[in-house]
Amino acid sequence: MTSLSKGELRAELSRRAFLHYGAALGALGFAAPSLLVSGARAATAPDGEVLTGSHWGAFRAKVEGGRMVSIAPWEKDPAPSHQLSGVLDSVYSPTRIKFPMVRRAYLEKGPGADPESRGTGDFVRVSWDQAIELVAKELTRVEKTYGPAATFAGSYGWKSPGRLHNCQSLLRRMMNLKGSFVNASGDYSTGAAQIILPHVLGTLEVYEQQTVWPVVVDKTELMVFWGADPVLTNQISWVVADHGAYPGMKALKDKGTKVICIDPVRTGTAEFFGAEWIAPRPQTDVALMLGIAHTLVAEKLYDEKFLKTYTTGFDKFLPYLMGETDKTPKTAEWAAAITDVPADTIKDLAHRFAKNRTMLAAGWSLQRQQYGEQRHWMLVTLAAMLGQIGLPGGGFGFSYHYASGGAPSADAPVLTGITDGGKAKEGAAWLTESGAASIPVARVVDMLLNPGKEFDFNGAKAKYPDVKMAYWVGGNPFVHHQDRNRMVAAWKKLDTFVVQDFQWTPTARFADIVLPATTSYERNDIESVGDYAGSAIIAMKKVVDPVFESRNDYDIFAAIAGKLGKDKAFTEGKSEMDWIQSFYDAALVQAKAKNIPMPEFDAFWSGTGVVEFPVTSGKDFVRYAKFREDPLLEPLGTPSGRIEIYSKNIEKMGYDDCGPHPKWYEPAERLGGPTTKYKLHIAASHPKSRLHSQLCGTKLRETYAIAGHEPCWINPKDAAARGIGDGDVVRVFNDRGQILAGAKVTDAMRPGVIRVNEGGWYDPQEPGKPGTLCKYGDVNNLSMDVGTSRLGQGNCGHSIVGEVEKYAGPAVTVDVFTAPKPAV
Ligand SMILES: Nc1nc2c(c(=O)[nH]1)N[C@H]1C(S)=C(S)[C@@H](COP(=O)(O)OP(=O)(O)OC[C@H]3O[C@@H](n4cnc5c(=O)[nH]c(N)nc54)[C@H](O)[C@@H]3O)O[C@H]1N2
Ligand SMILES: Nc1nc2c(c(=O)[nH]1)N[C@H]1C(S)=C(S)[C@@H](COP(=O)(O)OP(=O)(O)OC[C@H]3O[C@@H](n4cnc5c(=O)[nH]c(N)nc54)[C@H](O)[C@@H]3O)O[C@H]1N2
Ligand SMILES: [Mo]
Repeated sequence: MTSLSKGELRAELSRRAFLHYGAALGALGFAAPSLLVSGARAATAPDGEVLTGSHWGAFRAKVEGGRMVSIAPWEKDPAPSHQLSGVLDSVYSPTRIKFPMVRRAYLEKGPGADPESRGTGDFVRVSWDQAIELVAKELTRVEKTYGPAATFAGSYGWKSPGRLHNCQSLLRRMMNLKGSFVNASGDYSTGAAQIILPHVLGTLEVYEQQTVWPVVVDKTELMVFWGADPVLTNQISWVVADHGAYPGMKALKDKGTKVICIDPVRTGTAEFFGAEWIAPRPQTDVALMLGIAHTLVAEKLYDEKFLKTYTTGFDKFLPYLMGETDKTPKTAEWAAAITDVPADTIKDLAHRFAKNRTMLAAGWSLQRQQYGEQRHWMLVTLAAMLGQIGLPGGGFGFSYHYASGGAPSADAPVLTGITDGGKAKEGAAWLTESGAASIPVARVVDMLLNPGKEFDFNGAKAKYPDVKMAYWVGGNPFVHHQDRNRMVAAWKKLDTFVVQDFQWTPTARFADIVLPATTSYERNDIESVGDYAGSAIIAMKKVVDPVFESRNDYDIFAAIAGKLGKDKAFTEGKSEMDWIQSFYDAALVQAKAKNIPMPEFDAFWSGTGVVEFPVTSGKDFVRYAKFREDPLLEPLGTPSGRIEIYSKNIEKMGYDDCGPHPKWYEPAERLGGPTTKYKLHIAASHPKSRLHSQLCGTKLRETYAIAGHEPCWINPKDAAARGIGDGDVVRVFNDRGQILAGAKVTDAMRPGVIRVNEGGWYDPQEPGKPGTLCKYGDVNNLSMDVGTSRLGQGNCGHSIVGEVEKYAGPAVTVDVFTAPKPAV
C-alpha cells in the first residue's frame, strides 16, 4: 500500500500493527519542441488567480502572461509559512531541469560505463522519445539478466502533495506492471519509533492524533517540549498544511502556561513561549529520563495504581532502574554525570512533573540517533510512572510538532488516491508492501555495498538483494542519506541510476538518465488539508503550463509503461480529470452516507475548489481516554493489551542493542562520551526556511546563507576558543567528511554543540572523490550510516561529532545552484 499518503499510511500501518500485535494474537505524444522560456509559451492555463495547495499550505497564485507572478496565502490559513515566497521562485529557479539529459559516457558506452564520471555534470541533451526508450530498455534488460530483485524502486522522499501525481506510487505502479522490484519500508522521520512503539503501545503512535490543543490549553499545567521545535516544524505537512497547531500554541502562550524546552538549542519555540531552557548533552536523554524516574521512585512520587492497572513489566524494569541488576542505580547524580544537567535540576523536574498536569511532548530527533528506540520507549515509561496518560492535558504526545498534530479533526471523508497496483505480500508486517523484496528504507547504501548479506529487522532476518539499477522520484538521497562519502562509493556499483525531479538536485547530478518533471503547479490534482485536521478537500488546479520540456510524472510513467506494452493497464483508459473526479466521487459517497455536506464534483471544481468540513466530536479528543476508562473493553493492540514496559516479543529477539525494557546504551560517539575522539556534537536539525533540501535552490537561501554557505551555529565560547568570528567561513569535519559553512555565533547554542541543518545541497569539490570537500555545507557528509539498532534499523542522522576551524584554504565557488553547463 505504498500508494497511500503518509497520513493514510499512518492509519493503514496502525491497522496492520494492530493486527500484527493485536488482541487477535496478535501521462504522451511527443511534446512540442521547447522553444521555450516559460513566459514565451502560449498559455493554455488562463491568467488570473488560482487556488492550489502545497506542503507549506494552500495559496492563491496570480498568473500574468502565462507566468506565475505572485503568491498569497489562502485567507483561511491561520499561520502562513514565510517559505511560500520560495515556492514561487522554485518554479522558475535556475536549478530547473529543462530537458531530458543523459550522462555522456552512459549514452556512448551503455550501462555501467565510467561510473567515475557520475556527478561531474558531463550530460548530453536527448529527446523525450530517446529518454523513454533508454529507460524502458534498461528496465527490461536488468529484469531479464538479473531477475526481479535487481531494480530498486523504494524511492523515498517528500514528493509534492496530490492524490494523482503521487510520483512514488506511480513509479511502483509502472514497476509492478513491468514485473517486480526492490521496495523499502518505513521512513527517515521515525524509523526507530515506528518500530518500537507498536510493541509498547500497539500503534505507530508517531502518526496518531494527539490530545487536542484546546484541551491542552485548558488543562495542561506544564508543557514539556523534549527535542521538539514545533514553531519551526509545524510549518509543513505531508498533505496540504492546515497550520492548526499555531492557534493552539498561541492560546497556550497567552494563557501563560509554564513551558520547558529540553534541547541543546534555545529554539524558536523556546523563544516564542519564553520557556525555561534545559540543555542536556545530545544523545543522553534516556539517562535524563532515568534520573527523573529514579527520583520518582526514591521519593515515592510515582503512580503505582496506574502502573498496576494499565501496564505490564514495571517489576522487571524497576530492578534495572534501582541498580539491582547492574549495580548502577540510575540516580539523579548518575544522570547528571552523563547529561551535564545538574542533579538538583533533574530532581526538580521529577517533582514538577509529578505535581502538575504535565504533557511530555517529544519530537523525533531523539530517535534519529543510535539506539533511538530507547528514547520514546523510556518516555512512555516515564509518563506511565506519572500516571497521567489518558487524562485531559497529561501524558505524552509524539506529534505536537508535526503536521499540526493536536489540531482538532474534522468529520471528513477519506480521500483516496492512485494505487501502485501491487499485491500485498503475506508475512511480517514490514514485508506487506508490494515488491520482490523490501529493505528498511535507511539501509539502502548498506544494501548496495553488501549484496547477499543477512540483516535483522524487527525480529525477522532477510538478505540484501543484488541491485544493479535504481530509479528515484520525489526524493533527494544525495542530501537526505547519511555518510555521503560511503554513499558515493556505493553508487559506483550501479549500472544505471534514473532520477526524475524538477530541479538539478545533487541526486540528479549523480544520475545517468535525468527526466524533467513538472511541479505540482503545472498540472491538476486534488488533496486534503491537514494530516490530522482533515479540515478540507482542495482542488490543486494547474496554475501555469509545464515549464520548458518538463512532463507530469504520470505521463512519464505512462509512456514507459507504453513502451513495455502496458499503457492501458497503467492508465485504465482514464484522463487526468477522470482520475481526480474518481477520488472525489469516492469521498462523496462516504460523505452522503454520513450526512456530511459536500457538493457534486462539477460544482466543486468549477466553484471555489474547496470543501470544508465541520469539527464536532474531534474538538475535545483526549488520547488514551477510552483505554483509561476501560482497559478491558478498550485494550491496546499489544500482546498484553496494556502498555508494555517489558516486551516478551522483544525479549525473544535476543538483540544486544535493544533489550526487553528501556535502557541507557552508550552510543559509539557523543559529546563527552568515554571514547569519543571529537569535542563537538553537530546537531543536524530541520531548517526553518526549507523543507529539507526543497527551496535550497531558491531566493530564500539568500535570507539565511552566511558568506554563501549553509550556516553553522556556534556558541561564543566555542567560537572564541577556535578564533572563529561571526560570518567567517569555517570547515566542519570529522573522519567521515568535511564541509564548508558560514559561522553564526550565538548563545542560542549550548556550549559543545554546533548546528548545521540537514538539507543543504551537496556540492563536492571533486565529484566522486572520497572525502572531498563539500563547498556548500551538506551535513550528511559528517553523519554516520548505521542503523539505530537491529530492531528498528532507522537512520542516525542526529548522531554526529566533529570539529570546526576557520577555513584557511583557497577560495571556492559554490556552483550547485545552477544547472550543469550542458543543461542550461
Ligand atoms: N542528518 C540528518 N539527515 C536527515 C534528517 C535529519 O534530521 N538529520 N532528516 C531526515 C528526514 S526526517 C527526512 S523526511 C529526509 C527528507 O529527505 P527528502 O524527502 O529526500 O528531502 P526533500 O528535500 O524534501 O526531497 C524531495 C525531492 O522531491 C522532489 N519533488 C517534489 N515534488 C515532486 C514531484 O511531484 N515529482 C518529482 N519527480 N519530484 C518531486 C523535490 O524537488 C526534491 O528534490 O531527510 C532525512 N535526513
Ligand atoms: N520548517 C521545516 N519543518 C519541518 C521539516 C523541515 O525540513 N523544515 N521537516 C519535517 C519532517 S519530514 C520531520 S520528520 C519533522 C522533524 O521533526 P523533529 O525530528 O522533531 O525535528 P529535528 O529538527 O530533527 O529536531 C527537533 C529538535 O530536537 C533537538 N535535538 C537534537 N538532538 C537532540 C537530543 O539529543 N536531545 C534533545 N533533547 N534534543 C535534541 C534539535 O536541536 C531540534 O531543536 O519536521 C517536519 N517539519
Ligand atoms: Mo521526515
